[in-house]
Amino acid sequence: MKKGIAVVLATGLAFGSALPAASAASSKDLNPEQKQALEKMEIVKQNWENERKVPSFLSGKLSEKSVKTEKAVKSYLKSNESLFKVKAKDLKLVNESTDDLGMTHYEYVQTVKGVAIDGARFIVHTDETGEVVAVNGDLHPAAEENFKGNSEVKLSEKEAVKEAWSHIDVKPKNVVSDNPSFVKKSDVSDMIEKSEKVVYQKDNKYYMTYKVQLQFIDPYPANWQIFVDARDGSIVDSYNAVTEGATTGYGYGVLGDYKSLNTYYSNGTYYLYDTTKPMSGVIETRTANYGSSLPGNYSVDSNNAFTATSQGADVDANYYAGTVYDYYYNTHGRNSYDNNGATIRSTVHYGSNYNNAFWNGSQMVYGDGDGSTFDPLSGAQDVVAHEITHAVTERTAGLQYKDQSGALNESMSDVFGYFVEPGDFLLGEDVYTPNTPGDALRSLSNPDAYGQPSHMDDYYYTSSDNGGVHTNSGIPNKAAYLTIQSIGKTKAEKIYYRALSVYLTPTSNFSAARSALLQATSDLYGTGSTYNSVASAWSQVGVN
Ligand code: L5W
Ligand code: ZN
Repeated sequence: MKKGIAVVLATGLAFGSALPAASAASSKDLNPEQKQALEKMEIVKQNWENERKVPSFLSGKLSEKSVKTEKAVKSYLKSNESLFKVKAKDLKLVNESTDDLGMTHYEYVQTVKGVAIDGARFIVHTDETGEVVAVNGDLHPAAEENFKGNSEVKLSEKEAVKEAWSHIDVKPKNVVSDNPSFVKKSDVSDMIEKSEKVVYQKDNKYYMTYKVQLQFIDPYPANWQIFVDARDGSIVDSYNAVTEGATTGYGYGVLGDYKSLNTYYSNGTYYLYDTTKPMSGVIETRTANYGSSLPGNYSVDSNNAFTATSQGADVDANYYAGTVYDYYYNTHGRNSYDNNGATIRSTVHYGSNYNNAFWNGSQMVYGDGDGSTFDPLSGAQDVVAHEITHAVTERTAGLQYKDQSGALNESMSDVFGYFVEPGDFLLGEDVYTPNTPGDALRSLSNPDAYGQPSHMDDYYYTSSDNGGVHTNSGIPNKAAYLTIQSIGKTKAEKIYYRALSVYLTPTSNFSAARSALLQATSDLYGTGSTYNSVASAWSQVGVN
């Protein structure tokens, strides 16, 4: 131990403020705390000596003289060469900065034959008095002796970049380079390439290389780091720093329309998995592969182009669920169906020729239809809004799915289907009877045309369909249509959302719906003309 201290002193370093200022050559005058510090320091010291290792972080009183200029730091490094095991002349200053605490940080990179070793940063930190209080980073004492071959560089930078592209087998397209000397700059870039000469360490050997960075999104997200041997163009090492993350893909919907998609890339595969919404969950789509197990497998694609006809249902389920999420978030400040950012999951390709879609209490499920009654049901924005609204209703009013409360539940889904896709008052026209243009599943403006009553006089009493929930919804649907016609969509959607989320209860009937909507109207717009319009709409369908 005594010898150790002596060596430390000879280097001009004194470690640790716990040590006495005079750095006693004997440990017998030290208190227990000082002894412990000294022992720790000795272990570190022996590691340096025995393993030619340099500590990655040291702090304490590390200099005796004040070190206040770059020149002084250089001579400090020189006087401690035997300790750091790297020649001061091989350390090149790359940055110097002084922070708010008055500390100055001198950042060096270690070089071999004048070329920086990749990542070999070493930082000397001084306090405001110029005392070195910490050193840290990465030094390579054996770099010179383990340098592979001579420093002869046969390859040009341009040739190295070419080798890098051919190594990853990607055709460079529309490249912008950080080395404009040999690649033309263009305004739009699909790909970026950078290159610099660095010494690269691999398996304790050091190579003179060109570090080539190739960055692009297409044909897959990449930030390639490729180290090309400057002597012969062989690849010393390479890796892609992008392994997963959100991406933008595209695809065609059920009706063949182009859609840009928020997708996710992981391990060479793209997922219909949208992480871009301000929610804790995600919007994801899976496939039941024409069976009935839920939730099924993730809908994926190998190149982020969901363009196959069979992918149309998957594309629309994810895309339209995103639009419905946006509608509730932007118009009503509601974050997903639970207002707590829950994942919105859809499973498509459910069953065989299945002419239906549903919310099962946890997720949406869509059939592909039989091609005659229905096309794949996720292909209609209003159908997707209808289904997600069932989830919203479940988490708000909780309207029981039978008799009048069930018909109100159905009506809310149809009405919000209109609010999300307000082009017409029809429901499901985009996927219903593909061979019969112009028709639909239901109409808010003319329920009778689709076999639904639009007045209490025609209320349909039945024990099927949970008391005719898909039939009697025509009555509140018509009241909603009359309301929207007289006060406009903007007021109507506010009133309907407030009634659903504040006033309606699981057993509300049509009369209670009228009261809930009138109370919501009075809260938002008072008891003037808007109020009278809502009251009139319900009176017109026979609900007083
Ligand atoms: C569209 C076809 C029927 C609407 N669910 C419905 O309660 C429908 C599901 C998908 O009314
Ligand atoms: Zn429904």
